[in-house]
Amino acid sequence: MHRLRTCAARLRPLTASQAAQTVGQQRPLTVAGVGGTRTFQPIRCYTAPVASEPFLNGTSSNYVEEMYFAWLENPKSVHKSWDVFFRNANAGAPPGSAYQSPLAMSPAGGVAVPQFSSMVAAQPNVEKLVEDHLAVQSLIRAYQVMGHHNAQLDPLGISCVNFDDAPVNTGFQHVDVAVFKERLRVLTVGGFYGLEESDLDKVFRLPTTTFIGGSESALPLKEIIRRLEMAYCQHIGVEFMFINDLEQCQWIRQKFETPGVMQFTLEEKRTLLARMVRSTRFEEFLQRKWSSEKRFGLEGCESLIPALKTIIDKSSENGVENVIMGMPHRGRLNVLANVIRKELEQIFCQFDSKLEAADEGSGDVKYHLGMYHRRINRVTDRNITLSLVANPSHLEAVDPVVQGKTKAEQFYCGDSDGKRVMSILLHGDAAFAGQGIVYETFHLSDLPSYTTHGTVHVVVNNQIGFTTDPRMARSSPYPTDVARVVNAPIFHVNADDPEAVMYVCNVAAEWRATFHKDVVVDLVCYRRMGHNEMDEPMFTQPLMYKQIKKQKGVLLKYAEKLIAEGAVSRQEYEEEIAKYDKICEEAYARSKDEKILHIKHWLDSPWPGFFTLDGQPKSMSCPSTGLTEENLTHIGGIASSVPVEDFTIHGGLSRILKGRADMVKKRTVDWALGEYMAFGSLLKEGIHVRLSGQDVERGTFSHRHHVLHDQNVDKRTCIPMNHLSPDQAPYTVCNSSLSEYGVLGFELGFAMASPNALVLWEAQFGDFHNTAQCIIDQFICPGQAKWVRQNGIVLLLPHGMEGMGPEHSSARPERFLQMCNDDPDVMPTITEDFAVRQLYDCNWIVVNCSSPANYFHVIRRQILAPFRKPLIVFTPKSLLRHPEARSSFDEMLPGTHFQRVILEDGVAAERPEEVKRLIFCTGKVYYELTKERKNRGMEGTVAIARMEQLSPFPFDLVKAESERYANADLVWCQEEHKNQGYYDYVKPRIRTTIQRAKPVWYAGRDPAAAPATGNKNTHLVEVRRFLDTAFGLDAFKDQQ
Ligand SMILES: Cc1ncc(C[n+]2csc(CCOP(=O)(O)OP(=O)(O)O)c2C)c(N)n1
Ligand SMILES: [Mg+2]
Repeated sequence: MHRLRTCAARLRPLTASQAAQTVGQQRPLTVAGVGGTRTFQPIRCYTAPVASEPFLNGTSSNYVEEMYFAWLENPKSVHKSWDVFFRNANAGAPPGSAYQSPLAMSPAGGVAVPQFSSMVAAQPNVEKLVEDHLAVQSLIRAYQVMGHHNAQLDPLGISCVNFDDAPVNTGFQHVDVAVFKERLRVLTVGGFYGLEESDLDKVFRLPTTTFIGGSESALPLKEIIRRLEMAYCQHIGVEFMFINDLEQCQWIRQKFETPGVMQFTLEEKRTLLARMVRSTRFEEFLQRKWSSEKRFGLEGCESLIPALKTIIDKSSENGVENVIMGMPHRGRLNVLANVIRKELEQIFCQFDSKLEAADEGSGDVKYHLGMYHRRINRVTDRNITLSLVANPSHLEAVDPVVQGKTKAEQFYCGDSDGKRVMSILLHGDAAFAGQGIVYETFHLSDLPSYTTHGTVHVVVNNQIGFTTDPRMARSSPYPTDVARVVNAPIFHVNADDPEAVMYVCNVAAEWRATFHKDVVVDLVCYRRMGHNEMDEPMFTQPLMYKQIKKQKGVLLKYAEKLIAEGAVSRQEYEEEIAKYDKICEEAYARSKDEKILHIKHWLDSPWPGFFTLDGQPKSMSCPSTGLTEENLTHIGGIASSVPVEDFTIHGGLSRILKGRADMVKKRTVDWALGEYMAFGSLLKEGIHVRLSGQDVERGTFSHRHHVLHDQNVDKRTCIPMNHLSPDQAPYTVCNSSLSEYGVLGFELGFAMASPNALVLWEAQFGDFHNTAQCIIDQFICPGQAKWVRQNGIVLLLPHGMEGMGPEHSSARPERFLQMCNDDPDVMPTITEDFAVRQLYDCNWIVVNCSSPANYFHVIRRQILAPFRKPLIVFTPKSLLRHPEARSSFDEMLPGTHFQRVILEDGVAAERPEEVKRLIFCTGKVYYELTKERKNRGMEGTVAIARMEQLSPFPFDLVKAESERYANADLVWCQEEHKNQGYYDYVKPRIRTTIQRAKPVWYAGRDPAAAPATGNKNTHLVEVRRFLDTAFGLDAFKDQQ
């Protein structure tokens, strides 16, 4: 655990290995700094011995510095004598002892273990000079690396870092000689640097890795320390030296070290004060009016509002037109009111318990709802669209969703480098550290098909999570350490200093605009109330809250500062407050007129033009999803070819493509070709298709091959689907990181942005979807009901009992079916448009297709339907290559549709009255059933109907099929265990359909805890057993 114990230890010189970790690997030749262009020499190989160099005239510290860095990067690149010298100096050798003559070194090239006593104190004055320069460099570096540990970040002064020690009183508001003398005393007493108090007035040359000099290249030590204290140990703690890119480190150093860099104009200060007034008075207003309502107020972190506004202003100045935000509960209403600028009356009326809901659906609590607003940014005078994505209680779950939506918005406006669209994510300290989805989302940040080109993260670090202290909530010093995995700089800032907050937010926005990488602003603040306004924090944090009670509000502190400076008068300040209070009061009066709550007003992603003006689908019918023969042949041709020249594919793949060409000739498709036809046709119709998931490019089962790899040229690939026609929409197929939660969330967000795209996420095996359960439970299943927004995402979940063991068998259909909103006990009225209306009313569609043609149709229906619903598809594994699981072009021609139930069409259907049993089933088991029926010669006695769409339940077709076989008993057959699969879902619905006239018998595996056995023999015995039951006409006699 990385806990630094004392003030001095926090600035301990780095060891060579530590320093080497933090030093940039490459050193750019030039970096434009404030004091002019700084030039670096390329790394040389310094092999001249230390004593023979002519530099030792006391003025060439740059040379020593070069040497030192060369040594840090590679100790072997310098002469041995330098190596020993730097080792000794770094090991704390006393002045005059670090240098060791080459003679004293061990023979045969080995470097002797430092023996300080035997060292020759050659040229002691020069040596002392070199050592002092090195010490100063180390000191500067120590401030850069660890200064943030000494910064005064905690407004409560009870230290947010060193929480297992007594509170540390560090950080210096006013750096005077006494202060840095004390710091130096602490440092020197520790013997870390070899600097003495008498060195304070000595002038030292500054290395090229600092900007504290401004236009000066040398400064007295005293001044160096003062400037370092100013840069790194005030209200801003900059954590960045782990970034392995020197240009980026230099950029940050320049932003924080350049003297006088944190200056604000009068205008800026006044705007900042006005924003603080809004932020503070908004919460106070809510507290006055609804003192007993939960609102998760922002008290203690009011500077969040100016922080966000600064990021947005700066980004707008840099060309950003669209900002997509995600945030948790804390301060959300304030952000809606004062950042997104939602009408206050719309917010206030949410507190009215008598307000009736106008829209369908269950709705959501006010601090979860989303928002979309396009307006003029007053600071930059440019148009800006702000959206806040609706989210569930599940903290951080919205992160990947926001990223996906941002990526989509960038994609649709051709913003390939994120200059016009960006995301901002807000986090709580406990959730940011605790929730794994944060890490998954960070790991998407630099992947080509997932990057949003930099996200600004803002952490409301109130040093508590509900009732839990940081020391119980995380094992890292800061809640933000997770961001280090992607080399994101982290700017910790004391949120009680609004100007410091504004400064780091400006830098964060500039960082994103410059490097297009993630950045974190850690607003170290406190929570004035309990977790919510009803909560008593003194039960669990008595001392913290005693301190909080003493704490003067940040607005008051800042106002007093500005009044003392003369930036505003007290009267102006009071007028500003009165002005905003009046705005609130007037909005409150208007809010009383609102009688009806429109959740639609809280939509985060409107789809202009897709619905009628009052939000209804433009029709209640779905056209045929078939394609012309010509189209099928054309897409089939592309699927079987390599559409670029001089491209060598693998021999095995050539055979696969040839197989496809043969199928096209025979007018048939297998699963992969059916999918090709569906995607290809939509692309030709201008619909963007995006398929994402682990190994989707080839396909887990090596059936898809949407990306071809040249066998002779590294990284040369070809996506034939993008060679369909010149005016087609682009096809994106992307292997994802090994994440389900993050990637599914991302794709859901992508699908949210537009109804005119087919977005699919495929699980490696269906089993793995449950690590993304939160996205399924909280967003996909109830999304429309909670937030009136539709989403047409498709989940492809490979499923099937094939003896592969418990973890590669089941996509858990029972779970999806359990969450369907159709009523098992009510027979719906069957109208002409029943099939479409049923789709419109459902929360999601669950299908298990048994034929490639039906898969083709259901995928196309996703887009041709006049509304959007999530689609869950249990996809096959063995059927991918099953010779019978093929479809003819005839099943895909114009006029054909998705078949919700594929009725029996064999011998049994010809003489239905002779049929003794009607088996309903779904998916792959159909092929096992027909084979068994044939083997038993029971084609005339047993009819088999395939339920391809499980939900919404095809009541009409099941009814017709059951009535057709009036003399047959009814069996539901599944290969899954009885407590799993479909049985619990279909049984009551079939019973309702037939008015409970007959039982629905069960043929399938017995109930079990695990989805499948790991034993092949047991697997086969189980199959045999349920097939015997399915075809044993006496099997259910005992149960009657
Ligand atoms: C995934 C998840 N687990 C648990 C909770 C319950 N919960 C709500 S707020 C909260 C504390 C959050 O602390 P922090 O992230 O620091 O935010 P703060 O409330 O302090 O702003 C918890 C545990 C939740 N909402 N989501
Ligand atoms: Mg917190």
